[in-house]
Amino acid sequence: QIGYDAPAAQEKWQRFWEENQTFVAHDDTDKSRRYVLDMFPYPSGDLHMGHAEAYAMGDVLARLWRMQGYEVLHPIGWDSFGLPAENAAIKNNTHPAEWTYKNIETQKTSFKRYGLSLDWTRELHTSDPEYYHWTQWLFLKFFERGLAYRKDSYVNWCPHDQTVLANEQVVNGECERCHTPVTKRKLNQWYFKITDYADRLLDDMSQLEAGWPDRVLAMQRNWIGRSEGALVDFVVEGRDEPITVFTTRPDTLYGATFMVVAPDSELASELVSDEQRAAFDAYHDQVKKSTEIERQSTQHEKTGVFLGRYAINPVNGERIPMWAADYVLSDYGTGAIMAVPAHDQRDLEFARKFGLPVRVVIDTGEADPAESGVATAGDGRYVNSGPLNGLADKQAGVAAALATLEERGTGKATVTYRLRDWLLSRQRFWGCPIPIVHCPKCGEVPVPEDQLPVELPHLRGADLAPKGTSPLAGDAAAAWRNVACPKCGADAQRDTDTMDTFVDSSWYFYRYCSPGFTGGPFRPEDVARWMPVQQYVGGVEHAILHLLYMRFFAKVLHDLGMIDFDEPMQRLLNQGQVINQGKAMSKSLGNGVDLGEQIDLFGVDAVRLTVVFAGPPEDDIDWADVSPASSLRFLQRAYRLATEVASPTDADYAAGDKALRQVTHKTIRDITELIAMGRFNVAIARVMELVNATRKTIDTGAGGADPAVREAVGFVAQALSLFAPYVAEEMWQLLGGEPSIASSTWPTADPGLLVTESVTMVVQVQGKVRAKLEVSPEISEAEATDLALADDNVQRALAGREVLKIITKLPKMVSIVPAK
Ligand code: ANZ
Ligand code: ZN
Repeated sequence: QIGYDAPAAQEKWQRFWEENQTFVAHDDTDKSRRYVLDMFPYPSGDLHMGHAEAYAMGDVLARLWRMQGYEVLHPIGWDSFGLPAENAAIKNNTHPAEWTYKNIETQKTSFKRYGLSLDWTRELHTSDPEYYHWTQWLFLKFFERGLAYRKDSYVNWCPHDQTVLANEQVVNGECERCHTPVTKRKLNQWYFKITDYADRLLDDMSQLEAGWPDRVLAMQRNWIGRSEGALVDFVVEGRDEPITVFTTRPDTLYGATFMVVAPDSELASELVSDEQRAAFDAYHDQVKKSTEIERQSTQHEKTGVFLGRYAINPVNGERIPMWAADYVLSDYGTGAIMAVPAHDQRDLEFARKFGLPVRVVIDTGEADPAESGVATAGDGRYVNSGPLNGLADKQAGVAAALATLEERGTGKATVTYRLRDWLLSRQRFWGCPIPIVHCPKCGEVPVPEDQLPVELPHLRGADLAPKGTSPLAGDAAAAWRNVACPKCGADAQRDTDTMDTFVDSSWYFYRYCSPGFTGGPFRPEDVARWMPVQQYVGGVEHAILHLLYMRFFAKVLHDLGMIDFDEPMQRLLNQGQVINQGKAMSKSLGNGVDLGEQIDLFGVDAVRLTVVFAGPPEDDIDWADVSPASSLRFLQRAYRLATEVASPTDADYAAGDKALRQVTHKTIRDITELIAMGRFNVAIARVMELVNATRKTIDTGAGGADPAVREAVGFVAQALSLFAPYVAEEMWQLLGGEPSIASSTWPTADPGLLVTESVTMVVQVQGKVRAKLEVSPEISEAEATDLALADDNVQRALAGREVLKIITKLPKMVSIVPAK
């Protein structure tokens, strides 16, 4: 152990911090403010290694900023609605609330033991009526603005969890949570109109470029998938209405030799001719069984079926066949395309497989795609393209094509997005009820504000097992469900779905600014005081779910006039994962590392130091490569220094060993900068160097009585407090500092001690010393010779003679050899 009773010290300091409200954020100070936010945990049972890393990172900043004199808000709460609670309750025959709040108690004890500098007075639970009151209130604001609506559609359905999933929750065709392959179901569901905000979500990323990881921005950009192109109408033989396709290349229209429709679109089954119906139905069945991934894979062999119909190419009047093929998706663009095999690889593969014509309309000088099998996508000269012939670049071609289409009224420019509206209803119990009453006369009626929250009924002992409809639609909830219409008083029913938990987590960080506020989700002036958040910390797995949704919410809150910024998180840190032996920790691999056990073995400080020291915060930590034991040994060495400090508390540092003072101040400067840059592991390496330098001074100089030693050890303790708070408090106490070290003042480096010493450089002419110059130890070859030659004595010794050769031994000597 470190040199004192570590478990007792941990308890002592926890009590001290709590009693003295060391980490409570004050609303009423005139200090500058900083908000450090960790993604709030799901109460899954206990703290694990992943938490240990993420929360250690955020704490480094919170603790530094506090010592730097900021009023720091570093809150915590619980994302406590959700499926795992419900599944556990079904399995253990308890109520989801019991499981949830019991887990929270366990986890909370672990968080406190872990020594995080959190403000527990602002703790919240998304499953408390006190909180979800305002989730419902926000839902109604969205509803009022037409941003929450219901529609029938084919939705992602998880057969295991028996609930729908948002597109964002389908990963590689599987349910994000349970990995069951996702199927489609037609249901009437609630959506948030996030697509209305697609452009703002894209444009405002410019505000995030400096503070967010590039890869997260790239993932969001890609997910939103803005695509500029055109809608083009094709007349179909034997149908009154034309069919509209979305294309990014209207300039290739003369090369469109067939059309393709998504087999699972309503259009396809409507278009198919009687002769082709059987073939089509068989094909459609086959497609329904395949996953989205298989469909979009470029490896996937092209398949399809002729619809027995023809359309007319609007620019040249050509009759072109219509096909159904699964590479065309029903929910992108219009679900129908014009195929230009010469210039689109997927179309080319399809054309070659089914013997459809390939016509080049842009001559790029490359081989004929019909023969090479490679579609040409680059610029070139337009050919076979009527009025476009002779044009030589894509921009001109697209502009000309659009002008023609618009003039004839058969097409227009448009923008399409990959982003879909956010499907938010879930057929599960443990979530926030949707505050809508369905009235046979009035339709969807919002629950009046003064009747919020719509509390979840207890349903103790009711069967929560998934049946495809919400437990709130079952018999046990009849009394809860059947209400009078708030508008007309007729017999009506509450909506029985609950909200996606990502709704809960889209606004929790505003609530931290106004804990317990009963007049709204938050007080706008509280949010104005603390937000935007300077630093958000959490896993990259949220790159397109939570991090996109919470940005969307911010924009709506902005439009509601509730906040005056539209990006709530200035900086984002995605910590890596903790793995073991190169693999993610898992029960089945048996390579899990238990956090509690590690803490029992090495203490909180050593574990925290280890996770931060393991590498850059973004990198994964392989537990097989790190050594909490050596972290512990280092902490022992640091602690021992504090026991050896022998100068008085008011010692005059200026009288101390200058060399050590220089190391200390250089370290102060470097660590301050390194932390600001997020290079926490390098900062720790610098603390280690300072510990070594201090040890050396004690052992070889004036010992512990040297005031420079007190100064150095004081800073070691402060720097360590960012990573290893308990040992730092103990050291600070030994040094006679006011507890807590967390409230101490972070030092600034003395510029006078940052100047590097000079060394004496001897200048010889023909072997004779002619000058002695004071120079920087890092002097360069060019600087040294220039300085030497500029010296008066040297010039005198040279007496106008030509210099034949200059030999340097930097920084000590320059030797000049002149002509005889
Ligand atoms: C003709 C064309 C010619 C196309 C050419 C491309 C190159 P992005 O950029 O992703 O928006 N497309 C349109 N709707 C589709 C759907 N539902 N399923 C599959 N593919 C679809 O892609 C737009 C292009 O993808 C569109 O432009 C269309 O093919 C195809 F030389 O039209 B293009
Ligand atoms: Zn009514």
